[in-house]
Amino acid sequence: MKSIKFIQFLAITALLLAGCKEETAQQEAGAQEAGGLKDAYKDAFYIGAAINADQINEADPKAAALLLKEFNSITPENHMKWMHIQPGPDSFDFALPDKFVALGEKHGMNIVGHTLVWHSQLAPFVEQIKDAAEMEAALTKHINTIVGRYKGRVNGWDVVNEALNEDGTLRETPFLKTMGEGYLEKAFKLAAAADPEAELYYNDYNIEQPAKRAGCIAMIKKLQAAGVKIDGVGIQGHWSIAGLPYEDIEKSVEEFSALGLKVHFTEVDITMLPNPWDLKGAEVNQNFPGSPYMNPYPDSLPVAKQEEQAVAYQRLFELLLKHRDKVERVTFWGIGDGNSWLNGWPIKDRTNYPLLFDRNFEPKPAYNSVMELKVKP
Ligand code: 9MR
Repeated sequence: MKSIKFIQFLAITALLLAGCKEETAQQEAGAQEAGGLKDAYKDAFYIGAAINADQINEADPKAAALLLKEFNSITPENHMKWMHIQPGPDSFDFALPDKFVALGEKHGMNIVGHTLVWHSQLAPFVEQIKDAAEMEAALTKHINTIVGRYKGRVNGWDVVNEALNEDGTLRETPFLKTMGEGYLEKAFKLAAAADPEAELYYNDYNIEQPAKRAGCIAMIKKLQAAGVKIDGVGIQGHWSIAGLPYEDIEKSVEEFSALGLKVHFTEVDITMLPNPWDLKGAEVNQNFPGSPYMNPYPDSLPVAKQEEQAVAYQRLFELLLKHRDKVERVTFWGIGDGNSWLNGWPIKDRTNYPLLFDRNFEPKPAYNSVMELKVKP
């Protein structure tokens, strides 16, 4: 009788302890559920998003809440580009950029300025400049005004964007044509003088690919030898489900980091649509006619494809976590699939699914697979 009571006592105690443990596990899971990607990855790198005008204006409450829950770094998708922020020699439009910076400050986010010197989306008046001194004056006014305005408020600037061809040589931009390659040094030096505290980056697509990477490294070494302050390199990361270049990504992280730079993944997305021309990167001027064959998932992405994407994102983040000491930030080029530029490139009006959140800003299997690496289910 006595021993039965003792056994009962032990059993009840065991049950209670098990219950407590389960409760603790549930509490822990609850705490983890409360956090987003940014919290899960806080010991590794920033998790960022490019945001559009609606998101800067907090027009959609669901997107606004998601931004704050999941991301701790923001980049303006379009509104700091030259044609928008300085459409004429003496006209600047700071309405959205001011709101963008204020939003980031209000929520204590890392704020990235994108982008000071880019051949694309240039204001027409800059395209017409034919002479070195005039171009240098335009560059000086542009950088001094913009970087100066946000001095101490923007954490880092994409100073020069997409200056390289695929073979690693310098692209024939209006800047190169007028000023020669000295425009690169000039741009970085102007930015450093306008805000000595801000980090300065070179940003490009396909620079994980061997030839372009070699050109990029040579260019950065030249800049460093000329005494230019450059803090980071931005690998854009516009990739395709047809195959992510994992090995080249890893080599790039190692090689760029060996230059003393932090590595940022600045515009990550994975296109799920056919790309018969095997176009890589993000040459925005490329556009081709559409057809139903080219837009195979107009209503939803099949489950098998969702899974394929989840595996690709997980493998990518595994790699980035392995190099967390070298990787500073991973920014997605948009919040939800509906916002992505890849619905319009390189064919207009397609339905693409490149990001971690769907068109209703709900997490996709790809989100869970990235989260799982840090928060075990
Ligand atoms: O996502 C951007 C899209 O809305 C614009 O129409 C396009 C041209 O300004 O730029 C897109 O963003 C580009 C980024 O600024 C630089 N790297 C390539 C990105 C995708 O084209």
